Amino acid sequence: MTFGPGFLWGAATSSYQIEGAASLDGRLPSIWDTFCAAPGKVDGGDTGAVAADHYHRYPEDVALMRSLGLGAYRFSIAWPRVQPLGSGAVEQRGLDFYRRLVDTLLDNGIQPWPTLYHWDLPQPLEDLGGWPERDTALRFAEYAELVHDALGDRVTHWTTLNEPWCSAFLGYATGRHAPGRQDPAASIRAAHHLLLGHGLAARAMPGASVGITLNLTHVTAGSGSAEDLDAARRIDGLQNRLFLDPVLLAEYPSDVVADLAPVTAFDFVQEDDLKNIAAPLDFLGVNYYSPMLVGHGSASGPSAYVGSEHVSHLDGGRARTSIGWEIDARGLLDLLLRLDRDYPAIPLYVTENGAAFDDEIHDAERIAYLDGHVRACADAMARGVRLKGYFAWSLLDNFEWSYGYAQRFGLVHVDYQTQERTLKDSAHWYAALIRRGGL
Ligand code: IFM
Repeated sequence: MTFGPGFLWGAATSSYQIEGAASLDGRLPSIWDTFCAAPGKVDGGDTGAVAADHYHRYPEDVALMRSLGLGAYRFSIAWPRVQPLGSGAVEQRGLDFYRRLVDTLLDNGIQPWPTLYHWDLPQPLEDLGGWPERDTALRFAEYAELVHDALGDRVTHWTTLNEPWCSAFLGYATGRHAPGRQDPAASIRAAHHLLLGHGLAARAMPGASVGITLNLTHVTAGSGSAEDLDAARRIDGLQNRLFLDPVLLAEYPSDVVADLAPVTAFDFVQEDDLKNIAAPLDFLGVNYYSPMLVGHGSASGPSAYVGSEHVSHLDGGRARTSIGWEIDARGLLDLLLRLDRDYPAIPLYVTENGAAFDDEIHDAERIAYLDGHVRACADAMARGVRLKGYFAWSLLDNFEWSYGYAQRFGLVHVDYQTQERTLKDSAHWYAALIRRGGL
């Protein structure tokens, strides 16, 4: 299976998960610093204060990327590092870090793929109401413009948001993520303002190649009964179409709006919002980890699915990764085929795919996971899907949000005591795949 010379092979990380240096060079707290400081929110009381110390060790990390033969590196820019208050003054020392990182990547022949927002909202903006407030979307567009002004001469591909579903629903409905609020109506407002921020940011970066990364999944019904099929429709609506349709079709799915009527009247949508959200886009980033099987029943599983009280999440009977997610590469194939069918115009990149396992250096299970999912990508392309690249999650073991450091997704093992990096077997496997241009 070969992917052709133009296919982009990369690996991904995000700022709070690897950088550390949380109070250095003018960086002020984000919602994740605040969340981690609250007792009981993160397993083991872990925080991103040091993480993988990438802020200091980025030259070594770029050298590792080069040794793997990566064509691109997907990372995120920490808003609280470059604009610590979320508006107003710009912190040049923060921007300088990303200038150095980008230059080092380019010097090593690696394309920089920054994401502007991977969940670290400056705390002062949350203090003003956070994403449920419309103003946060406007502030985000200003931030995008200033970062693009600083790096746009060297960076071509920009991603606005990473996984707005998580920011909205885990952040404001379940409270499992920062800022830890449990307010279903606020979570839908947050989703809208994240999307509005995306669209305004895309318009604020003229000449850039712009995408958004969504965490999408393949949802199936437990049976062919009308109730089970309706459960699958609901979850597909909340997880996938609530984000895809406004961005790519300039409309909210009417069935999802109806499902959510008991929670919100969508009266926060203003004239031209959907036009702005559907700003011209160059690519769609797809993050896929696991499929979803649902049926009619009393609510179970992630209560993040606001407005889905009659849906239960079913066990598909497949093997799971150490974080508990079922493994099914076929779900990625089905998802890519569906995206190609329902949203045919947009080129796709898998911007995250990977697995947490307890094994350390000899990670045969991770290799099997990646191998299966890369094959699914090849299958999709053979069937005509416009898939342009694949980024493994993650380059390094890192801070896995409310799981702390217990879950390891890296191709590269990080010893958090010494910060020593060691290539896992999966890193060698990935390097060989890239060298050969396929499996
Ligand atoms: O670690 C996260 C990442 O920040 C966003 N996508 C899913 C990954 C694994 O949970």
